Order: sequence, then structure tokens, then C-alpha cells
Amino acid sequence: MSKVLVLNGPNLNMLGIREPGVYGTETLAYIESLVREKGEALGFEIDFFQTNHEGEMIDRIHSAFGIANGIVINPGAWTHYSYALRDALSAVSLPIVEVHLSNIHKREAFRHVSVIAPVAVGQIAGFGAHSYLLGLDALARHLQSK
Ligand code: CA2
Repeated sequence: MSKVLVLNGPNLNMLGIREPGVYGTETLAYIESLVREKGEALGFEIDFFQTNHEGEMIDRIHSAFGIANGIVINPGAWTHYSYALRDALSAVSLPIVEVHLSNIHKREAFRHVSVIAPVAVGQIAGFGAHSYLLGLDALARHLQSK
């Protein structure tokens, strides 16, 4: 069974609780339930994690080295500037799928840049919670092709 880490960066714990106009009314707990259902259908063992602390996220990624088969990550605002997160993802040599709820390319200019994308297999953005499910499908395809 493939082990897949589904990681969520800063402020995503506030989904559905604050500013529903931007990110919708679905909570991270609801997204986790969808991810677990989809993961089961794909035969994945899912480890779902969220943190607001960059070092904690980097430690979680390091601990996946040699254990997990792939990572789906919504890095939140770290997407746009965290070389430390990018280096951690690169260091574990696992297939990475970057996901976003919103279409970062049609928002403010600073969100158009992802420093994570160059170390990812690909990026999915703009489909709300469904971005995570598309990300899992993409990872499953990628793992099958190996
Ligand atoms: O669209 C995405 O998934 C983002 O990764 C979300 C990040 C944002 O910084 C990225 O540019 C795009 C922000 C997540 C913050 O979520 C909140 C939820 C409720 C209230 C406030 C923030």
C-alpha cells in the first residue's frame, strides 16, 4: 500500500471559519474526510497534517524520507517565498504534487510565483477542495507510471 502525506501550510486550519468569501465554507476537517475517502479508493494510506510553523512542516517532510511514496501539499503562503520548504521537499526525493484551493495565477501578482513548483511533478490550482482529489489522482497516475 502506498503511503501518501497530505500536507497543509499556514492558516489553512481557518478554512470555513474565517473569510468564507475567499476560500469557501468547507473546513479543513471536511477536506480531510474527502481526502481519506479518495485515498482509500486509490489504495493509499493517508497521513493528513497541517501546521502554521515552518520548521514543524520541514521536520514532518524529513520524517517521510524513506517511508512515504509521495506528497500532496498545499503550502499556503509559503508557496511564494519559502526556499527552506522547497529544499526540504527536494531533499526527500519523493514525487510532490502542489495543490491550491484558489487559482493563484489570477490573483495578486505575488501569488503568481511558486518557489515549490520547480521541485513538484505538477501543480493543481483553482478547484477548491477538489484540487486535493485531483492531486491524489495525479499522484496515483504518476506512481503507476514508475
Ligand atoms: O489557494 C490556496 O490554496 C492558497 O495556498 C491558500 C493560501 C494563500 O496564501 C495562497 O496564496 C493560496 C492561504 C490560506 C489561508 O486560508 C485562510 C482561510 C480562512 C481565513 C483566512 C485564511
